[in-house]
Amino acid sequence: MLSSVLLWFCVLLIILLLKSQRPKNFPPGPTRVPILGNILQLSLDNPLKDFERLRKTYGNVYSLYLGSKPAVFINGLEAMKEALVTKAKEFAGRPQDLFVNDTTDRKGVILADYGPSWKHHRRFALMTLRNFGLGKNSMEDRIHGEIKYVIKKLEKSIGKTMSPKVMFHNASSNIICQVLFGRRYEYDDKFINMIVQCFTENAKLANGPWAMLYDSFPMIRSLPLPFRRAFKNVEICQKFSKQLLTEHKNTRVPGEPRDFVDCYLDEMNKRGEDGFFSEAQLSMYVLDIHFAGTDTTSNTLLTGFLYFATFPHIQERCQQEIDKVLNGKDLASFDDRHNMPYVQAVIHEVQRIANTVPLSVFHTTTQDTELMGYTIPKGTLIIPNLTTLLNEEGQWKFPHEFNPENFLNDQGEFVKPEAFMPFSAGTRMCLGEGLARMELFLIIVTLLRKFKFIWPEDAGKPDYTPVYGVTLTPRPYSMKILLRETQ
Ligand code: HEM
Ligand SMILES: *[C@@H]1O[C@H](CO)[C@@H](O)[C@H](O)[C@H]1NC(C)=O
Ligand SMILES: *[C@@H]1O[C@H](CO)[C@@H](O)[C@H](O)[C@H]1NC(C)=O
Ligand SMILES: CC(=O)N[C@H]1CO[C@H](CO)[C@@H](O)[C@@H]1O
Repeated sequence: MLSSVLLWFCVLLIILLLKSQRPKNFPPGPTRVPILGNILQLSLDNPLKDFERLRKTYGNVYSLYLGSKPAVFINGLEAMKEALVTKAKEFAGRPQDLFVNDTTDRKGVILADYGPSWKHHRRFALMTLRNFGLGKNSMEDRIHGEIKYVIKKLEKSIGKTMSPKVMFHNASSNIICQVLFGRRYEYDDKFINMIVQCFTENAKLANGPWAMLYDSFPMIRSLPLPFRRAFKNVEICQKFSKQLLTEHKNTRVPGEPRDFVDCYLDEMNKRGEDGFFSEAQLSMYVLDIHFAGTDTTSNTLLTGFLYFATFPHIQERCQQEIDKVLNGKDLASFDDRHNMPYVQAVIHEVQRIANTVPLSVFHTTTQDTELMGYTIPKGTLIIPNLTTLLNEEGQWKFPHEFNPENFLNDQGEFVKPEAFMPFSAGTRMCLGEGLARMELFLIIVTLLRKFKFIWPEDAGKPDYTPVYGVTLTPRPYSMKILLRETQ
């Protein structure tokens, strides 16, 4: 008798343990297991299907336990706007206890937590990245300077097919280098290849199971496991950026900045010792910006040209508009976009379908707050699913197909629906948006004006499904390059 009561007691205890409670009024989600949370309920090779199922079951705001830490997933325009725009400040934090926290040394801006250092650095970048914020060479000139090399590369491929991946990657990287360091790097430069390799590897590590294990189990952090590689990579990058800073300090003329680094050094002099601006910050900051601006822009371009090559009538209609508006002008300028509603619509549609940063960068709450009626405590991990806006039914004329009409009204004018948030929104919104949009416009317009891009006959049906990662990448493809006659 006693033993059977004891047995029942034990069973009850186990059930209670298994049914670990979420905080009161927390967004709903599946029952979790102690320590592992909901990890075992996700299929590791294709969790995407699981997330869709969870959204159907629990709604646009639901929670999952990644290990012992809760994460709140935000889907759809309504919830996203409430979090990122209406309650921008409350949702403007960045997770500080993740793997990345340790690899970034808590410097820079992308992963810096909400606070004065982040605010000062963000404001500085927004000022400096304006068209003439970097001294006498305009941003447009820097971009056109790099486009020349892309044209040279394409001219060598006229009549042939080529894979544009590395070319766009190099170009995006070089434009950021022009902005940061006032110079570009030869396409096979060791320095830039090293940085790119380190960051790509770290992005992969940060996104993979090792980072999750690192976060969940403090006792394994000092073991020689694959995540140690990330720390090594950061060290390598830091060494290079410190070298560049030294070069700049030796050659600069205060008050006459050549680039972002010079501007920062000027700002440092102006501020004196206020504790926010320092060389250690700068050396991480430039790596941050290089990383944030390279893969994003190049993957968007890659997606664009995949669609230009496979939707020839859209490519031709762009070319007609470009020819008409530029009509004999030497170079396109960013202001020309106001006269090119169709090209604008196409570029935005490319960004919508490219869905380059599908889960934005993770946020955290900076204080106890509410979202869609649920209570979310301070410091909760927030995962904004931007994909759910970019293909949300009811927000787009054609949510599931590539169609520039999504950005055109009945009069053929360019319009931007509210759900267009590839750069996220609110306080943490991409601070390179202006630069990115200028790059996309000038590169696409200049290349479409000069060349014709063709899907090779022997390439089979195009596969538009992207490769998943921190940024989405189109599957490798080749396109045929022809010179246009009418210009
Ligand atoms: C098509 C290109 C780009 C896309 C789609 C993109 C998208 C994004 C997204 C979704 C975020 C996260 C925002 C959030 O946390 O809510 C972000 C942040 C950021 N982006 Fe971009 N980005 C692009 C290009 C660039 C470029 C060219 C730069 C370089 C200046 C840049 C610099 C940054 C920085 C520094 C942040 C962190 C901002 C912060 O934490 O305050 N991005 N970007
Ligand atoms: C984000 O939304 C897309 C589209 O609905 C879905 O396929 C994906 O699984 C979602 N990802 C996460 C992490 O919620
Ligand atoms: C992350 O950074 C914060 C300081 O900003 C620190 O308090 C925290 O301990 C760090 N987390 C880890 C896991 O190192
Ligand atoms: C930074 C970068 O992507 N560099 C590449 C530029 O192009 C050469 C080949 O032309 C590649 O080998 C580099 O990796």
